[in-house]
Amino acid sequence: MKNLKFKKQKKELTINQKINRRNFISFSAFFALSSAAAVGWKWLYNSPQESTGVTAGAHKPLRRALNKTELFFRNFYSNNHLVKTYSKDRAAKNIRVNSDIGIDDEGFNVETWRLEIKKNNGQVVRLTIDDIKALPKTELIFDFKCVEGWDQIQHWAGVKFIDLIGHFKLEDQITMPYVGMETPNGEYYVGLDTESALHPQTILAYEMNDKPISNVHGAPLRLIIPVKYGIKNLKRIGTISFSDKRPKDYWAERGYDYYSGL
Ligand SMILES: Nc1nc2c(c(=O)[nH]1)N[C@H]1C(S)=C(S)[C@@H](COP(=O)(O)O)O[C@H]1N2
Ligand SMILES: [Mo]
Repeated sequence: MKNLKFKKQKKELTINQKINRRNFISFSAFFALSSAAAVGWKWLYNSPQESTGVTAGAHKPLRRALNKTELFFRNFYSNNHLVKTYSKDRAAKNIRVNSDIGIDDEGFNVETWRLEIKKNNGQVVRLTIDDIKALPKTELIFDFKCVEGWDQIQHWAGVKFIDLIGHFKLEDQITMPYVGMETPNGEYYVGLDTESALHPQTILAYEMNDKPISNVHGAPLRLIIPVKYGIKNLKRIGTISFSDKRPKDYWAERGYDYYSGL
């Protein structure tokens, strides 16, 4: 009996000790983790900014992480993956207008506009809107997403970029990993990975809601690339070029993600 009581006491003591030990461990862990987080934050905060080039505005470690994420998504999503499409009656009657950089010049003349495809050997393929309309037409009704936080189901039609490449025998150009597109006045420009440009739902659009594209939406020809955010959907394409290096990109220069994929 005496012996048992003694044993019980000893046991209780052990439980208390255990509680103390656990408290100690959790507090130490909490302290260690918070210090690590604080040191990590300080490191990131004091880390050098990337040098301003194609992209800008991010601390170098963050940009490295962004580029890694880009690689992951590029490997993960292939061109077999299609963006969700909708029936025509779901499409907005009034297409939202976002911004007009590079398409606000008074003197612009749709009649004299030409699409210039700059080949890497220096040759330029110049096309009228009728040359482009003569190619097979593809319609697309999808949910357009702007990084500023709005989206809208819209109805566009035009030629698939990959069809244009095939028709004008530009296969040798798309061996290069990047495609650059600019407005005729060069004020807005986007850089795209060639793979996304060749996605079967990427179109050079000349119609919205079955009518020619209006000026504010990028007449006479704009890019519709549903695997990317709105910022990459260049309105009023003037030139297209191909490159080994990332072409300049208006919003990437201002800190947005270069890839901007969905
Ligand atoms: N030339 C040009 N293209 C542009 C832009 C622009 O300012 N200028 N804005 C982009 C952004 S941020 C979005 S969301 C879409 C908006 O297209 P919308 O005005 O037809 O809705 O166009 C993109 N293409
Ligand atoms: Mo946008």
